[in-house]
Amino acid sequence: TGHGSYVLWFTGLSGSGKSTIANAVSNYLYRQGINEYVLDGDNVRYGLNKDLGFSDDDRKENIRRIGEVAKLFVDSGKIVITAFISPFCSEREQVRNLLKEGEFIEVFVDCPLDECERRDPKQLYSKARSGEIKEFTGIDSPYEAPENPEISIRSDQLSVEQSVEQIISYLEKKNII
Ligand code: GGZ
Repeated sequence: TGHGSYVLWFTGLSGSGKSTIANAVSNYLYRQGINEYVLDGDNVRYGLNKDLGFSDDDRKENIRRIGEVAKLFVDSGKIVITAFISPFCSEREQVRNLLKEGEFIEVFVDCPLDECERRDPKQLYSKARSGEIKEFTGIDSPYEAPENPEISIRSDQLSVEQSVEQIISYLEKKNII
């Protein structure tokens, strides 16, 4: 239907706004008649990846499998939107290398840790601080920010609508919607 297929790969801390912005982009594209699909924790971590937890190795395997699934969607002609922390540069690059040039669009949802922690919508940061949750990203598990993302969104400074506009204008500029 007139668009290419590619992955919009969101990465960022818990509470940065990845899922919210990803779903808002999804809604926008849907209203344009573009048949995209969102992969996120709700449809992947409870199914395909329910055997995985949050150790470094499990996160790497989580991202590897999501990358392979995203590739299948792209091969079938879909636009895919993924919203996972995906904390490691090397695994994100591995997914980029699975795909063809231009098919991997990294969207860094850039929100300072202290703002994510202030929002704490699910009280996970406070549980991580108290030690009730171990290996929590940003507290006692690393997050490696992308060095050259195609799109970088200061989600602490922009509204969801402004964030969506930034992503859509990138896609329009590249002539891929
Ligand atoms: C990070 C955790 C953890 C730990 C549970 N560390 O904000 P949320 O709740 O809704 O999203 C987070 C989600 C992260 O899963 P991902 O598959 O995106 O992570 S990764 O890409 O690193 O594999 C959070 C919840 O799961 N959660 N425990 N220890 N986030």
